[in-house]
Amino acid sequence: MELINWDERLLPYRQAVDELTVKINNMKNEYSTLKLVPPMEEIHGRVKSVSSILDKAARRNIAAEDVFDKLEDIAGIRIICRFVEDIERVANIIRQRNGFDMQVIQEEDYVKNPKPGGYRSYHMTIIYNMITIDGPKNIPCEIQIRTLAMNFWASIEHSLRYKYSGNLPDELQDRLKNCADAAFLLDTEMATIRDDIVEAKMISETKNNLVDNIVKNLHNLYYIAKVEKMSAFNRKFIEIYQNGNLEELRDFSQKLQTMARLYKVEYV
Ligand code: 0O2
Repeated sequence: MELINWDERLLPYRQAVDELTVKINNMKNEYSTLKLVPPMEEIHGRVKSVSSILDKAARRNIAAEDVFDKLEDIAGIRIICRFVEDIERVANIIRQRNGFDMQVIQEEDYVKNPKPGGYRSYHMTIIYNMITIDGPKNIPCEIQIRTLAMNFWASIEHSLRYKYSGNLPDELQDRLKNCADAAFLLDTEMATIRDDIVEAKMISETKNNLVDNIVKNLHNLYYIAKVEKMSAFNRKFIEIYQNGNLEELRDFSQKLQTMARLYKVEYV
């Protein structure tokens, strides 16, 4: 049997993980730049360690030299979301890339159909197309999408499974199952608060935009159009900002906008 050069064989998997991590982070940044709430909260990537590859090969009765053909999660990306409904949004974003830089070859929904132990997560197996110095390479990669609560549970369960070499005592399994249910209840409760969070964020963004608009128009009217009475308007703005409501701020912004339009220094 030939010695496996692990460093060399794992190199394209490292490259795939690095590239995918950057691409998914860029998608997250796109949302933020467009002032939208990104569905992904955290993005992690890892290449399975050699011992983890060999453990899995032994569990699945796969010869060590066949792992690169038979294991599809040597490269792995984990995307953590805040809310359960974001999982499907992220899965859709990945599906949109199908046929471009990747092919989605399998999907497993352990969110709707949790494993008997309580594990919840959405798995997508993809073939990632990339270019190396030796030419194009197609690297399989498992993308796991789950909420913060699901991830918390899975990481605890994973380390306990490791501690007990996969043979968790029945009592511990029952308790972990209860914890998985509690974590899912937390996710469900959080989903109801989501609407409040989004609404609060919209109010604060509207207020920020109005203030930006007012400040720019005040500036343009005073410094460019040289309208002297602007200091009175400025006092009025501070008064409304401190004591008024959003509607008053909106009215004031519209008045100022009309005035700036007349003087042809309107801020758009
Ligand atoms: P590690 O250390 O995370 O790499 P798949 O068909 O591969 O999408 P399937 O059939 O469940 O999914 O395969 P597998 O090989 O059992 O699980 C793939 C990965 O999913 C695991 O990798 C875990 O990361 C995660 N996973 C699956 N089931 C469980 C579970 O019950 N508990 C936890 N904590 N994680 C799970 P590895 O190789 O086990 O580990």
